[in-house]
Amino acid sequence: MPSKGTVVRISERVTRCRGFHPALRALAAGALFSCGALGQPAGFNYDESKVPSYDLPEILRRADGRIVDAAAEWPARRTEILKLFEEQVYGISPGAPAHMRFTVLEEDDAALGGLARRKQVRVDFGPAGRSSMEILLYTPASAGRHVPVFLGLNFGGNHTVHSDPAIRMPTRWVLERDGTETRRRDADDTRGRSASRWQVERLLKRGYGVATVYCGDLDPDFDDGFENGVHPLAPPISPADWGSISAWAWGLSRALDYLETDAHADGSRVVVMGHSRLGKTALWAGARDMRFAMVISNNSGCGGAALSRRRFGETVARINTRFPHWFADNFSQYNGEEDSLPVDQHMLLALVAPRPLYVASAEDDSWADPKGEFLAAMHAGRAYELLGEQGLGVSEQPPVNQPVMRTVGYHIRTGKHDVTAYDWDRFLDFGDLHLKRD
Ligand code: GTR
Repeated sequence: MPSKGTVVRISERVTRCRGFHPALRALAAGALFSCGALGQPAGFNYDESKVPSYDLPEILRRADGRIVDAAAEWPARRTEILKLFEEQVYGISPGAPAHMRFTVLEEDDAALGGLARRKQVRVDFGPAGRSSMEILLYTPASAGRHVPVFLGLNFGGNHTVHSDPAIRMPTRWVLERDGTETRRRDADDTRGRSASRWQVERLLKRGYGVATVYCGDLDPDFDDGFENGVHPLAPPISPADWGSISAWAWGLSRALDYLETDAHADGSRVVVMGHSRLGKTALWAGARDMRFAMVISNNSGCGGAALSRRRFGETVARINTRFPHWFADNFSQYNGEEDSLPVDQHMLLALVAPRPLYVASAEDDSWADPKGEFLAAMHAGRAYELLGEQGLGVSEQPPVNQPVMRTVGYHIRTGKHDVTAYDWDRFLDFGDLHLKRD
């Protein structure tokens, strides 16, 4: 196990993957560094004609075989689906800790040149210093009342989302660009590194707040036997029963617990949003916690919005091999056995119903299977329609840069795996459609 101050290299992590033949581990490590024709990891399917035929599990068919045909029957079916995802995919997670505390560490009513109120809040999950996360919250300084807030985890520390020098540095493991995990507290050169993925001013000017938490505060993103994150907080639950995605999603719910108490945020209008692995996390958080008013997945791919059965781009076997800590151990039973899964990802999206759901893809992000992301969003419409809401309302994937927005929304934009100003403009449009009160 890595100890404080050590550096862990991705290649070592790959070779430490549990339960796989060394040849498969070597293949996974190789796939990480070699690129296919599309600039995506080689050795996987990127050819639509090679997608196998598959039957998706029916969202509305209950375990006893009956088809749900009335909205009143949905909660029971929803519970069944949620349980399957807990048991077979992401794992279970505990409730809020009994002695959670919020401490405002820093506050400024005229941040970002007067545009924003900034607040930095520590959430202690147990005895002070043992386990905590820090929330960075910006709300528009001009707004005199509760505003809707976009909440998302970040990959590299709160200080990476904006160059604002007052943002506190993370104190835990940080994933470096070269694939190492280190403890860094002095990384001034990384301030604002991911600013283009957050577009803070853009959100504020449109009347929204933005809140973020560093995912490594909850669980560092490497296979450490779950010793460095929040997993030990829930002794009755074995760490293997809730992987990193569940722990990160749990943290999003704890951030929402805080936002419900904040004077400037509207806890009833919190949008949970995430990109890539943190998009998978946003979906799982939004599926579990009905308090999130809207859910947004950006390029979340395998284990996120993309249908597993298509085996296009990243596969279940690959994700479990490369990232053995993300999911519940049970999920690896489906490596190469996607058709045996009792769920597919359209059912995860259906768990968001009837709340607004937006799925965003990128044209050059074949690894995340944009078409599979679209199809899952489309099929999730079954649950929305049952509940009297509109699904996507289209049966063909829309052309690039032509979003569709009903209660379910979708776009595929030009460009690569990323979060861009275009994506944010659409998320804000979708927010205006569903959350604006005046
Ligand atoms: C990739 C992984 C994807 C996606 C991505 C990310 O290596 O295969 O599932 O989550 O990382 O999070 O950037």
